[in-house]
Amino acid sequence: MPSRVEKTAEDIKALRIQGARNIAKAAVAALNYAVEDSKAKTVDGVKADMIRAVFALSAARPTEPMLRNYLGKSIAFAGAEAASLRQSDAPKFRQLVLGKNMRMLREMDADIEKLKKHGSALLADGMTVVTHCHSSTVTGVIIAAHRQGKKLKVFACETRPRFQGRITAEELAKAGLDVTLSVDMGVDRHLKKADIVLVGADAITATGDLINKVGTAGLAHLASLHSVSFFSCAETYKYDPLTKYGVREKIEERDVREVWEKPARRVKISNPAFDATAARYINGYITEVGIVPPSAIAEAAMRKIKGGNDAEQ
Ligand code: RUB
Repeated sequence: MPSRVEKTAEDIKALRIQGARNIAKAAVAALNYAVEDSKAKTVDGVKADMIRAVFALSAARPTEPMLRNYLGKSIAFAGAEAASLRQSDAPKFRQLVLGKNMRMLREMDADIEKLKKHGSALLADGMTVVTHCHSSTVTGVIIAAHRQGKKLKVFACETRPRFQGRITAEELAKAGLDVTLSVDMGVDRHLKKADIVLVGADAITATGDLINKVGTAGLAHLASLHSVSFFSCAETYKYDPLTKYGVREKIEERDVREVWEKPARRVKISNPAFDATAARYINGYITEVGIVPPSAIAEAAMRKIKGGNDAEQ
């Protein structure tokens, strides 16, 4: 039987757990499974099991800095605590790490509430919103505005090949919103009547570029042609600090059978999970620290990621 960590990694890979926030939350919870299920009797042994879990979880989806930032923070904490403990202090070490990871999960919940406040303030009564894929952050913002009594119209792109747009449409309809599912390439006509585009984020680079579900870049280009504002709803933890040093965000290539189960002979298939939208097409990032222009996102994110303000106090 697969371990609880392997099961989580499998669920992330197969998109049973989908979207950067849900992935990061599941990965932090799985790191606690690794600590709880570890048979090691020493501090270093438990830490080694944690590191193995971090590798397995990070490999599940390569374009997920939020997952990497949080798991990295947990490992750094574990390393610092281990340095001041005896090897026989494994039970205490376990408790410390479990507590740290629980605080990180609470931080994610607190951040999303702050983000929803900033995002919903941007949405005015009567607006038409276009979105793409399923971002729990975007749906959270839209539902928050709806609950404030604002009447919104939403167009959700279906998002081939895995149709995450259906999750968005169903979630918004259940919350009482006026929502229409649009075929991906049909979005141009809806943009003509739209006021704003809201998408999520898997990764944000040092230059303020956005990596999100494939199709986002095309949507941004069309929004620009129609002079429709384009925002990404993203916690600062989506920032990838390595991009500051020239490391390019890896774009996950998924199994071609998602596109065509039994393709005709000699047909090549391309199935990237994400694409990159240049900063110049983005009006701003809606984050937990406010609405931040792409040019300032790296600094805001590093302040948060390095700051250790994960409700530790
Ligand atoms: C999901 C996707 C979402 C971001 C943000 O892609 O691109 O826009 O992950 O989601 P996939 P959230 O379905 O391949 O995971 O706002 O929930 O973090």
